[in-house]
Amino acid sequence: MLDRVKVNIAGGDGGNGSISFRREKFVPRGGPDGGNGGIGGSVYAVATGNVTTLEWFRQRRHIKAERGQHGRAKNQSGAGGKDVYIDVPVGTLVYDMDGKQLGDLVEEGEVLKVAAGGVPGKGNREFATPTNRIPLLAEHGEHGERLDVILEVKLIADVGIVGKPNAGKSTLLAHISRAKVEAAPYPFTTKEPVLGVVLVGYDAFVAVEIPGLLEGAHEGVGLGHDFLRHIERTRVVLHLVDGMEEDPVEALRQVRYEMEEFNPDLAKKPYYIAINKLDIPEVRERQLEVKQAMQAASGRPVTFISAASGEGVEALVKALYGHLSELNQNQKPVQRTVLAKKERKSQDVEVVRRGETFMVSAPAAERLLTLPNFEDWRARLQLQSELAKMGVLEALEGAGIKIGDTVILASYEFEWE
Ligand SMILES: Nc1nc2c(ncn2[C@@H]2O[C@H](COP(=O)(O)OP(=O)(O)OP(=O)(O)O)[C@@H](O)[C@H]2O)c(=O)[nH]1
Ligand SMILES: [Mg+2]
Repeated sequence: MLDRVKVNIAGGDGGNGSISFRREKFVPRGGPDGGNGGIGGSVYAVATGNVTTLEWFRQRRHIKAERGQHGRAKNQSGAGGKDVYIDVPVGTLVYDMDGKQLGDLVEEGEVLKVAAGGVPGKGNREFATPTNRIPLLAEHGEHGERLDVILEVKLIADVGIVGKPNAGKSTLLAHISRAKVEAAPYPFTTKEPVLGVVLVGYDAFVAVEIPGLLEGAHEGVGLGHDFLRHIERTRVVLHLVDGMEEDPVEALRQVRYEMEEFNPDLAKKPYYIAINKLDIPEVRERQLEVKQAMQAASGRPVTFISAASGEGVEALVKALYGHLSELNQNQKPVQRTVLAKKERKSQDVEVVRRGETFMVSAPAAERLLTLPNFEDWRARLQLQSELAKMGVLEALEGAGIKIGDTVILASYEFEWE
């Protein structure tokens, strides 16, 4: 099962602005009519209850939104690129590669913008001013945001049902909810966590079955202990123990040990113990003995149930529900970030000097584009005036540029004059 994955996400690039002039009779160049580019599509993650894993990403490690179309003559703006919405399980955390959390999708339908589409480039029409009626500049669209992210699922549930394989976890979940589960008389029937909504009167809580745990799970025995991550956000743990276990107390100890090895905080969560398969005569016979031993060992509430017949199950559900209601009254809502948007720094100007050559790095200025014949002195003047507005000239002067030095800006190279 895939519940942690690295994905490369890219917003679509913005479309380029167009450089164009109206065709008018007897006028070599009419007014500027180059349209703007279209905005690039963005990539969003959407929390949905329809999936509980990131299996979908197994074959898709690169996700890219569509680019914006370029602007065209006659003031035609380019169309925006289509956004991409990717479905992730409720409870998905999004991190960047530095481990910074970008978002935490804890509710159905919550949306996180993971990579923004690029800002479109302006067409030359927008560069027209009363003193510059023949604008020879337009802008490239900005690149869409590109980043690697880690998606990690920590399912959101109130009660985590844990136990050794075959304890009857699925049978219980099927009894108390409408979850589609498979229960079978062999271990590891359940291979990924299963969520079920448990109705209690007009209220409800969510339970999750964690695949069976074996001793040594933290060392990779059985299905591995990775699933334990999914208990991190549950509020109560229900230990289900097979009443047919030779030593039920030891069975519980093993599972709790694995939890503690995974994350000591898990062992601090409040927990209930239910001994299952009470319908089997051998289990009923030693009910009292097992109950006393369990209570002595754990100091926690112990109930006996039969997930198969339903005996004792209602009382167990009520006890769990009562516990959750109490927690609800005393607990503040969980803090979470849904949208942590990164700041764009398109205003930054950086000049690096290498002898007589000055390399300018300025996202906004690099986007300026002009006609192929940049030699046109008017175009160069216009470019310089735009660079002045962006603070690039000032930065060059600050860096000590002299007449005759070379300036390199994106694909342009020109002499300082
Ligand atoms: N007699 C009896 N059998 C039960 C009861 N609960 C579960 N079983 C049986 O025990 C076996 C395992 O049940 P599951 O519900 O699949 O157990 P599980 O804990 O989900 O197992 P894994 O998902 O494989 O870890 C099945 O054959 C069930 O029919 C019960 O209360 N009484
Ligand atoms: Mg199961």
